[in-house]
Amino acid sequence: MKPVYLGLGSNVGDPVAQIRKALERIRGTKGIRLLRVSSLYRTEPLGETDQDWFVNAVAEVETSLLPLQLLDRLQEIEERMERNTPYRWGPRSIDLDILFFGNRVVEEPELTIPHPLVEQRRFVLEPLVELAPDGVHPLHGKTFLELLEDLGTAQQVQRLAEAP
Ligand code: A4P
Ligand code: MG
Repeated sequence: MKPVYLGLGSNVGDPVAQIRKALERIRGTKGIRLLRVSSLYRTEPLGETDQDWFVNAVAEVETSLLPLQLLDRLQEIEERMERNTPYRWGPRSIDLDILFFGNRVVEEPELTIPHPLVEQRRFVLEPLVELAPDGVHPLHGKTFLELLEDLGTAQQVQRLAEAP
């Protein structure tokens, strides 16, 4: 079974605690086995830059679920966690993305795999390379390490000492 990679991000409240809680919920989800988690990274916001820095991480999982079922479970976790924060209108307390699902390519209205922005995001590639430098992007054929080297270091990403 080829590994599935999930991206985790948070910039609200206590982002490290939010990421830990999401990992616990992923671990507790039937049909998903959490294999490994990267370090936590403090990352400069991309896109909407006028917001707090994020904490990001990548998890390697195995799953018996189909891609859309996995998306559904991750969205349930996101929703349950949103309900527990007072910031419903603000930035997301937790964002869970499916980055890769083995070699699968999925193009559904609600799901694109590989995640289309992976190669533009150092906050994804840095933790991904920590776990799987030799992993290969199924569309470009480049390794995750090559994608990170191509992107460069313009976006600031700092590895945190804390374990996930
Ligand atoms: N969707 C499609 N493909 C996928 C996929 N592979 N994984 C759809 C997960 N979802 C996928 O996502 C909107 C819809 O995308 C979902 O309903 C699903 O059907 P969302 O997470 O609800 O919305 P969002 O996060 O507000 O928007 P978007 O475009 O997904 O934003 P991103 O790409 O998640 O980026 N800067 C730093 N440093 N760190 C961050 O983590 N995150 C963002 C948000 C911006 N800047 C950041 C970070
Ligand atoms: Mg998202």
